[in-house]
Amino acid sequence: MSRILYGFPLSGNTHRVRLFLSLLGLEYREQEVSLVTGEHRRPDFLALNPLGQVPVLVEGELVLRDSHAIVYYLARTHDRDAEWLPREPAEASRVLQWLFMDANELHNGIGYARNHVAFGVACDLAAAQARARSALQVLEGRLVGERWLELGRPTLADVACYPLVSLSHQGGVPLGDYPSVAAWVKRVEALAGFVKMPKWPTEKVGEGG
Ligand SMILES: N[C@@H](CCC(=O)N[C@@H](CS)C(=O)NCC(=O)O)C(=O)O
Repeated sequence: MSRILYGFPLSGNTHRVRLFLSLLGLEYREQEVSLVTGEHRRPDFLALNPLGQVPVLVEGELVLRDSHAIVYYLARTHDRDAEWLPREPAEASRVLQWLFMDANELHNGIGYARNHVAFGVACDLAAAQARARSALQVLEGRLVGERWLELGRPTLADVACYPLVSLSHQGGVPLGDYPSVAAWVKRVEALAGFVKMPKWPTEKVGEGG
């Protein structure tokens, strides 16, 4: 079955899906949709995602948008032992709460700050950085004395939060004040199948991800 990831190399949301596909060992082709030249607003891409956002996953006849929905789908369909997302409801929800935190607190904090500093997208930088620090403090509190966010093992919670957290320095919020978070980032990067985000093409903010 054909599997295509439509994404932008430096998009944290795209990287969430790229990383999980790699951790699962699934074959796929990546099709770049340039956010720089506006390919995400062209009719052919809007037919896949009317929101005009990457990533989109096309697997056979199925077209899915939103990185969190996509990794949920991949876990449920391609992770037979439910290692990354347990079937038991309470355990599953413990994992999912971190996906929703990524989509809200991390996106509105680290994501906005990075988009402003690295890509020049207008926002209230101080407010975004304050939201980033609040969210990182929650992660730090969770990870003191813990190796992983939930269930004592790598789960979709870690996959969901890793991309933006690892890019936080690009929004002017480095991880120096969050040593347990910084150690967890290294732990995720040591997982079998881990793949880095493609390198930053300019020297503006240093090495990306
Ligand atoms: N909730 C979505 C957010 C997707 C998103 O914001 N994508 C950004 C790139 S990281 C995008 O396509 N932005 C272009 C735009 O909104 O115009 C997800 O998790 O995939």
